[in-house]
Amino acid sequence: MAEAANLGILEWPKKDNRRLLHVVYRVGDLDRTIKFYTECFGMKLLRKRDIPEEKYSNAFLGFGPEETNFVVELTYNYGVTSYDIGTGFGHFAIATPDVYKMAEDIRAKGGTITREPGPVKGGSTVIAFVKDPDGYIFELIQRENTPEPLCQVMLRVGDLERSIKFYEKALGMRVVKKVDRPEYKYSIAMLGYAEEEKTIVLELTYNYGVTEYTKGNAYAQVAISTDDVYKSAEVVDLVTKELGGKIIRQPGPVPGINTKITSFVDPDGWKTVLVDNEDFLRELHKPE
Ligand SMILES: N[C@@H](CCC(=O)N[C@@H](CS)C(=O)NCC(=O)O)C(=O)O
Repeated sequence: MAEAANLGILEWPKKDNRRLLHVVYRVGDLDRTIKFYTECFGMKLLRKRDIPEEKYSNAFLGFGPEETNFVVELTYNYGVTSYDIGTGFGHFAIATPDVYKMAEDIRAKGGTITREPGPVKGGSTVIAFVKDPDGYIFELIQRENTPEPLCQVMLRVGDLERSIKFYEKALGMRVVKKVDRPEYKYSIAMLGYAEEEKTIVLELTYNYGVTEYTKGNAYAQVAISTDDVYKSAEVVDLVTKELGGKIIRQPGPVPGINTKITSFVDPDGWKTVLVDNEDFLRELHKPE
């Protein structure tokens, strides 16, 4: 009986109305990062908020409005000017029709190219790597026009099959691409809610034999929307019992802002927050 009920609830993530909303991470100087992302990447500053009671500020940047696009949510904690990025975080990615030109423009503006443009090792897609002012890596990926240039969050994991199962079952994501490059001793899986070319995907990388990474204190989490944080948390809870990970914030409204959320870590310790769809839109449209 209990098992039959579990089977029913496990269907929920696939029926739910989900989208990756934003990625949250910490920076040492908001203005410095805003300048870099707008001038070098062509992102737009979408909104800013200051929470002096909690001694932090946020800035949201992306390539389109938050109602439709994936964005970055930068956090500045008063007085903290640098962070440890750790070894587990990989990169964010930006799709552009001409990686060579974008890399040249970024270099001309004083940005650091850590990997020169050219075909990815073992493949044909042209890529480059850029380091932002805090040391976060951005991969530039050659792609014709896309509705979502901010197209990947790459995280390293210790067991790719376990992670795929976790993100499929707990979050209803689909594997949209899988690549194994034995000559370079790694495998990747792209997971998301739509085709890779059209949306942001979570790129999970497994390096052969590496099961542990450090997390540092810089990267925080991705946020995903849901129509029901309570049902979503029930599913996550069941899946964590099977595959690992843990709910770290029980579902419910955040005091003060009343947006309903729940958050959890996956079997590697990567954090996700699920945010109520209606509350998210209400927050976006409320007057400052
Ligand atoms: N050991 C790498 C494995 C992942 C990897 O190599 N990814 C490709 C992109 S999908 C890459 O960075 N290639 C480097 C290059 O082509 O120079 C890591 O953990 O970052």
